[in-house]
Amino acid sequence: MSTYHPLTEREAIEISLTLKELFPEGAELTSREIGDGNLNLVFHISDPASGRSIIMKQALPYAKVVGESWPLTLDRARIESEALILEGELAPGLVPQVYHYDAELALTVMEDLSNHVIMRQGLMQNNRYPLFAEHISTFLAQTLFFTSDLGMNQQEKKLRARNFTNPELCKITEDLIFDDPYRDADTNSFDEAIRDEAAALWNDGALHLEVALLREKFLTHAQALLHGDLHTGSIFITPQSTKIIDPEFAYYGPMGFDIGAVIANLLLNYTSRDHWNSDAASAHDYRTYLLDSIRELWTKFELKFRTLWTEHGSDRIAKSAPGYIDLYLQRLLQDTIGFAGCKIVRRVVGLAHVADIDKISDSSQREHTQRLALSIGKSLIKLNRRAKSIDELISTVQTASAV
Ligand code: SR1
Ligand code: MG
Repeated sequence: MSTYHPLTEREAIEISLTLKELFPEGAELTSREIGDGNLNLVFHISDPASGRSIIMKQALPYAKVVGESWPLTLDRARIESEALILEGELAPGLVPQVYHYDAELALTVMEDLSNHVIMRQGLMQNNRYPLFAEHISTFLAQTLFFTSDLGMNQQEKKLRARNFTNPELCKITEDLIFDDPYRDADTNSFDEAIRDEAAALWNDGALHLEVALLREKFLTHAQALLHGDLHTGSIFITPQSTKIIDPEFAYYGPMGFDIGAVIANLLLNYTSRDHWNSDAASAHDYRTYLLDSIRELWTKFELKFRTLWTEHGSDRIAKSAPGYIDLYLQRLLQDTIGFAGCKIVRRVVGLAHVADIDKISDSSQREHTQRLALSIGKSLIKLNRRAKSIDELISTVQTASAV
């Protein structure tokens, strides 16, 4: 067994050759480090002769996006591999297959999805994904329902929550999403042109109240096993297939945090359409496509969740109490809208932005996009506890865009 150290491309090949049945005997493998995320090394290992390939992901003991000054637990590799295996059981075909996990080296070997694209890039290239809402609503309904007190044994759930206790990764979220954007924090990062917007965030007491309530939910509401970082960079996609990757932030938290993350990232792309589309009419069309996808995502999620509740609900009184399911879903929608707003705000003024907006080269167009994103984010945060339907989210976005 090797002691932990960051692997070289050569070592990644040597480890791959020891893993039985992944490659033919004596294969001449190639290896490339392709990690472009914030935290990990990712090796693409392939055998040109057989056409087989795998991904080897290794956690670094610090946050790559900041450097060695920000230490980070290697246990997140265990959490990620165990979450992927569980998600694969609950939502077959919607996550990569895990071939191997090495605790000492903090690495997971998994299916290569190079025939897919990262959804964020796909959206920036104006692609459309007609099955996305169907797939992601299945993933969300299955993983959230069957890891919650509604859909599994409630004593086993407590033990599972213990296994997925993820304090260091949760702290990243607690700071970067639910605190730093609302004060003049060192970690914040924003264009000088929108300093007035940042200062407005720091001084908006009504907004702070909503963020504090959402933060409280993130800290205390162990509702279901979340993916924990479900942005469009954590989704590999083609028009036919969707694969959710990277659940290293997995922990027991409020369901709306995952649903809100997906919606937020579709909306971040929505704000940037004037840059990615070639003319105003196609930008408008694409924005409509994104809003339709959000409505379809929630509608399908709700339908699937209700069906699971009726057919597989394990909590007697939850199943029989009149009106409980409706109230549950209404509160879940409200959480979803609030968390979506928080996720948007952090990607504009906090640490770690999104390429959809940051890659806009024209500074005045980028500034306009950032202001729009903040307006939508703040409006959703302020809407959250009052919302009764997904249409209110859509109309809030449209109203913010019309100004
Ligand atoms: C220090 S990590 C910054 C961000 O990258 C991850 O994808 C999470 O979203 C985290 O907040
Ligand atoms: Mg990630």
